[in-house]
Amino acid sequence: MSRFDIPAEPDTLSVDLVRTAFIIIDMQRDFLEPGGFGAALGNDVSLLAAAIEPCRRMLAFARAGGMMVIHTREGHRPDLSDAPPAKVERGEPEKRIGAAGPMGRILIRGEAGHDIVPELAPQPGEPVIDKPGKGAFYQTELDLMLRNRRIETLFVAGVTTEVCVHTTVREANDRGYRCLVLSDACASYFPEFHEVGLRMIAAQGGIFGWVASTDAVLAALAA
Ligand code: C5J
Repeated sequence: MSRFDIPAEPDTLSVDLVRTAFIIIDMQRDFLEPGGFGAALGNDVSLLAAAIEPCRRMLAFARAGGMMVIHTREGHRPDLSDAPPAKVERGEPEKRIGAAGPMGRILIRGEAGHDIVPELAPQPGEPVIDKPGKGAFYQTELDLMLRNRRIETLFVAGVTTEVCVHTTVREANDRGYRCLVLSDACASYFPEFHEVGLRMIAAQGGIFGWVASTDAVLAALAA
């Protein structure tokens, strides 16, 4: 039996695990680790690190059950040919995309800071989507990969709640996927944005999707 009812906001979500993928958004060293780009900007990265353990628990369950697992990374080619000038030209010059950061060039593929944190390192066979934008569907093969596996529901985790998680959930919702956002497996440098971002997803009868804690999801799946 692969169908489960998950208690969530705004209401119970019925999921078929065979048609469900777990997508982990941008759990990259530069966003999460002390000494990375996020920390260099003055952010409290411990707020993001709190999402690692819930992600790890959901990931362990997904791997054990043979669920599709997808990782994403935000970043660009070293020559910045895939980075819109309007994105690159923001902020102080020494903290822009492509500038030298504490863990290599900021948001550049192949640099140490662009890697996924070791606790959540992809296993062989798990797709890693390198995305040039905030949303995981924009200019990537994600939609094609999900449709080929006949995926209908996405469990979504990662950082940051109001930026790349939200953009991806909105993109997925418009493409017809049901998104269940794992509240404690997402995080933001701004706790109020995290809270409001989650409320926005479940508001108005679940205008973008559903929200539940990792514990609630895992308990429902163990039932
Ligand atoms: C993500 C960002 N991953 N905040 N990026 O949310 O720029």
